[in-house]
Amino acid sequence: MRLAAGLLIGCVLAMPARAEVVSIADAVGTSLIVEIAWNDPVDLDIFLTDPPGETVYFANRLAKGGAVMGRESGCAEAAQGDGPYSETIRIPTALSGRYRVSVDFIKDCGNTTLKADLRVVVKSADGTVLGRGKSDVQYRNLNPVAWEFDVK
Ligand SMILES: [Ca+2]
Repeated sequence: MRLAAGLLIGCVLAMPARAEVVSIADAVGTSLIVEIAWNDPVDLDIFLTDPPGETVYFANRLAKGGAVMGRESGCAEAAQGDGPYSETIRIPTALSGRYRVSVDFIKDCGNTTLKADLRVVVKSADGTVLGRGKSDVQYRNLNPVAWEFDVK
């Protein structure tokens, strides 16, 4: 029993943090920017799945729904100096429904970091913060549901 309980607790602790879904009201049809930011000098990659289910990321840079890759940061940026580092995806005309942010910790860039904490922010075109949250991702893992928000 003790072993089973220990394993259960270990599994729970190892799971990525998962926040509640954030609602962003009166945003359908508006322009949004989704940003992840982190302080560790490592390479994280942002993924954004739109309400129809298409995922925008470095290898699919423009969704039929309009979302498009923005800024990217990798080991070159990590080597240039202190963070925070960030990646963005722009949504020129937000669709109604749920957007899911996934984050991949693809390269440690020569560092020993095994878990990277990150912040997620959704902003309007004028920079107003409409929603924010935080998550984390383990080295060489994809956190498939780092953060979600509903555009209404
Ligand atoms: Ca990256």
